[in-house]
Amino acid sequence: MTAPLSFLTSGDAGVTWGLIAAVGSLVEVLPAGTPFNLTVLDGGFPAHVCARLADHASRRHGSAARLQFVPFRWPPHCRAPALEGSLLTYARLFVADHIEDDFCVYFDTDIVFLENPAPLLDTARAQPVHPVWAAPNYPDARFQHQIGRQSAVLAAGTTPDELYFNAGFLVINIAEWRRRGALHTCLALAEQHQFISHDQDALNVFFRREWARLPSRWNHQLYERHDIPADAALLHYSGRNKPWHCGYPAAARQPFVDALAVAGWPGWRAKLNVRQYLRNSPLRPLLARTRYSLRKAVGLSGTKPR
Ligand SMILES: [Mn+2]
Repeated sequence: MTAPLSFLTSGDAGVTWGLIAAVGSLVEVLPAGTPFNLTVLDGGFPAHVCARLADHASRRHGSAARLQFVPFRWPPHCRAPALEGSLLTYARLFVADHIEDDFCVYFDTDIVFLENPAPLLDTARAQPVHPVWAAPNYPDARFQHQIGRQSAVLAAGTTPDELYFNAGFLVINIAEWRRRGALHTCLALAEQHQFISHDQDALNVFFRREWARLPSRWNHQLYERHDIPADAALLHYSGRNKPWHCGYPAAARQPFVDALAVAGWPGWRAKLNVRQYLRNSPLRPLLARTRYSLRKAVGLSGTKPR
């Protein structure tokens, strides 16, 4: 029997629909009968949803498919800033505390799998020198901009073509994270710098020039764009507007709705919500881009210490 694949995700009740679609699509893209362990660092998902997802996985893959929901505990004295009130963004840093395997795939709860990610794990195992594999960030993948607008010291020695990755989908070499103490150093960096993009910035600083590049089709960010390329392998609904929000563009939402259906939630409709509807109006991308450029120009961090 082949060894089970390891997966990690995290979130709280606010992203429950996202969890269902992400897990539903993962269960779907893995060939039937695949042994795997999915660890969910749990900030308060409804118990009945957790139970139904676990059932769904074992119906398709048998008893060797395991979903494990583990309460997320934040280190008591850590002062790293929270992402819109949630500390769950940092959960991926804790991978070595929860997964015994040497490699795993981490995914955000705002993604949909369109292809089986297992071959990426084989590629990473074959080149164990890299601590992490990730795709360049969209819309801004310049390390010099992303980190340089926050700290000249951390961006020292950057060339304009040095890339910055998105941390919503990672192939993690856990053995290397353990060996290098990634958790503690990344938390310390986040505390010290109060980064705009939280642990994503910390990971980019810590693994600078050592991470390996995944093709962009493995993290197609639907950040104020709604195209889905024919070769996309993983959709990432990054940014504030999410496919479970009222008013999200229907075509870009469809893979998410399909993933809910295969997970056992057919006929899903977004609840009417005026604020979400306005945020999804066609004028918003323009306004958001202007705000983004202004923030970059004046170097506002956009984060508050808790
Ligand atoms: Mn995300």
